[in-house]
Amino acid sequence: MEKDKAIEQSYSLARDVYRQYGVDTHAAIDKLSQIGVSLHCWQGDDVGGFENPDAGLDGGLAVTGNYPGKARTPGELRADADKALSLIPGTHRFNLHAIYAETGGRKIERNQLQPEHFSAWIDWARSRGMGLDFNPTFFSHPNADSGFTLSSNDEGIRRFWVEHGIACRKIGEAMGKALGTPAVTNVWIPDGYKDIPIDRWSPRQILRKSLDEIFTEPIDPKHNLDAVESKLFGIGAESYTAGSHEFYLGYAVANNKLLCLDAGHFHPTEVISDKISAVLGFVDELLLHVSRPVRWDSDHVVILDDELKAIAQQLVRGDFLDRVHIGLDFFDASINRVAAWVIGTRCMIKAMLMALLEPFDELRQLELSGDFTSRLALGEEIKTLPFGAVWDYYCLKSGVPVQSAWIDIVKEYEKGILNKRG
Ligand code: RNT
Ligand code: ZN
Repeated sequence: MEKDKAIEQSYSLARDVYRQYGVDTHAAIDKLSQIGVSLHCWQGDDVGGFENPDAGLDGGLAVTGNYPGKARTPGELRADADKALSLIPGTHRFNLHAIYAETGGRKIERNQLQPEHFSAWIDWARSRGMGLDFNPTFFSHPNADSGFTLSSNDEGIRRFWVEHGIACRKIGEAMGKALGTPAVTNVWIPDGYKDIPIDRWSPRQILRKSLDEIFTEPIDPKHNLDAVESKLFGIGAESYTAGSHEFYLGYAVANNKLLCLDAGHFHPTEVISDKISAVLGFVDELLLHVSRPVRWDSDHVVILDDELKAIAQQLVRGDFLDRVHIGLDFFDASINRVAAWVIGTRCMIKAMLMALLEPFDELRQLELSGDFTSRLALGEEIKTLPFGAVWDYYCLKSGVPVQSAWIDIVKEYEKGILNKRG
């Protein structure tokens, strides 16, 4: 209680400081509480899924580490996600992949998946007031062994994956209908070549045709939104990726789809924070895969670094919150997986709060008037305003642990639950 009082007092002082800059901390918190971040299921089990426990991860993806306690069943994964969510302020979303279907032990091919195979996930999300998002899984499957799925020149393989894409949109639609908030169903494929291709054109033409087939049937955007995710390269597909940035940017613009920007899918000095305002002039909505590439698309846990802050600033400064869906995409198996979710999501929310606490109008006026000296000076001074006091207060009011108090809770969970898993 003493501690709570101290947090309230610090907040009240911080509020006065921000007020001097024309920033209303209450309004910022209010806005923040309405921002949902989509937590990706795959941090919980190293992108394993439940289709085939022996299937290795491929598609040019790699998870490193062997931390004990990985979720082995949907029940364990939901319990772990519940634990993480209880340590994160606000109401968020959960992002599933097709390989997380629950088929009651029966083998259901991916092109045969139905909404009923996700009914337990839907019930779980509903009981927590959460929306779901979805992804077809175009990897870790024998039909992806050639390295090509939707852009395959084998008609049988291509057709299989088109059918999978169609099935997944219907699942997304069912999720959206059931939960009253559209599912963003995101298409990412691994297709590409390890070595230099002769023909860069044909796979892209095939991919385009496959996407057209997947998206033929209109679905009410109230229930499902289609997104397409580009990539620069994958492990084992270093020389050519059919679904490159230019390809999907063009596709999304021409076909009114959401573009998904993954922070790790560009050249190392490119940043998605600069792309948001560029592409939103041409697509209605975006999906973000907030990730942290370290030298390559390594999918490290998101931290409160400059790029994360810059992404959040762009969303707030541009007033894009209604047009951008924030999803997380990282997978680290070298640390406690529940903690990974909590760290990454809390950082994403912190970055949003920082952006909401910016004296944006004042900074903008300085820029417009050409006073770049003051723009730089003010920009640097506001970096040390008492942000932490506002964040602590938000956690307190949201009923989640303040500061580092959540770490012990995760450690307890590790001792009592995770370490007892085989
Ligand atoms: C892969 C893409 C994709 C995946 C998930 C598992 O590089 O980022 O989003 O991470 O679909
Ligand atoms: Zn991604």
